[in-house]
Amino acid sequence: MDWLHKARSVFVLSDAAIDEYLATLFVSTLGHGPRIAGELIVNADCIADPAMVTGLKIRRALGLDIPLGLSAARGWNPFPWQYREDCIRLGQIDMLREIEIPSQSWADGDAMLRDYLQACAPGEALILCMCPPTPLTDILRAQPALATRIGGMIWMGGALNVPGNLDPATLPAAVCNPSAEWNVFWDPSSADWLFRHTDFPLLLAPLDASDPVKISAELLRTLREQAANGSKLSELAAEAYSLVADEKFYRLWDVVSALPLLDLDLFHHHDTGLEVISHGPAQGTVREHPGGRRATVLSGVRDLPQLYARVCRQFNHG
Ligand SMILES: [Ca+2]
Repeated sequence: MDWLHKARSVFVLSDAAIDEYLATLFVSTLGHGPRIAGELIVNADCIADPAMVTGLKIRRALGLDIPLGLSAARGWNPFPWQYREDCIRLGQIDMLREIEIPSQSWADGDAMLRDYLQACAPGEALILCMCPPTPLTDILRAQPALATRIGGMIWMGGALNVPGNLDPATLPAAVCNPSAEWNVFWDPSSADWLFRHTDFPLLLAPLDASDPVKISAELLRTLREQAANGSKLSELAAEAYSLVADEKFYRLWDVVSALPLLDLDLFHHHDTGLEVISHGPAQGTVREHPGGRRATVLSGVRDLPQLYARVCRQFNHG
């Protein structure tokens, strides 16, 4: 797993759920970690325009200079609208409400990702994907040689030995299978292509790793204390997580996927083969398969209090 710690830069793929904005900010606090070369937003678990506005507001509020673009990637199974509006609510928290972002044409996120891969030497690029991988697979399908630039990829996706996260309250029963995870289900054929046609190191952060990492009362209390002591990042994190703290299914899925950049040993992990079910009633499922795509999988949290402590320490910035 040398590649996790050798990378000098990382490109972030996000679909602008609340925890994803925070995961990007978490990566920005890793002093000796990779510099964020850019971030693109996919119009998946969000609504594209307000998602971009909220991303730019956060950059303005915290004085961050991280390039942000919008991907044109299209999916197959759309996210429920009630999830997608979280990016609007986030843009209206106290810290962000007054910030004006002028109407504009958004930077081309797909071109940013392609340019990043082209500018990297072989094995130099690091991808942190907290959403469906479609923007990346669209580029690699068109220019397969660019895969050689990728030294490793972390992907928040799948549910191996725990239930998936399609909620029957938000989907027709006929499509709502119990083992799919949304970042796979949105575009199962993209995930399948990634597994069949690439062989760079892959670290999968499935629901198995994030299920225990809830928005706990203790997490919110610590963030609020840090905010009261002057940390703007903690203030933003506390306000943002408070918006979804009552949603029983909400987890720090994306901060969990970013945490290995700080310390992989916060997790139990093992190497295995993986496959994607891309068609039929179980589509969107990732499962272990001995002959499948090689990956390292985060299978659980070793020490939950320690994990929360490390997250809070990183958020105790600026
Ligand atoms: Ca996501």
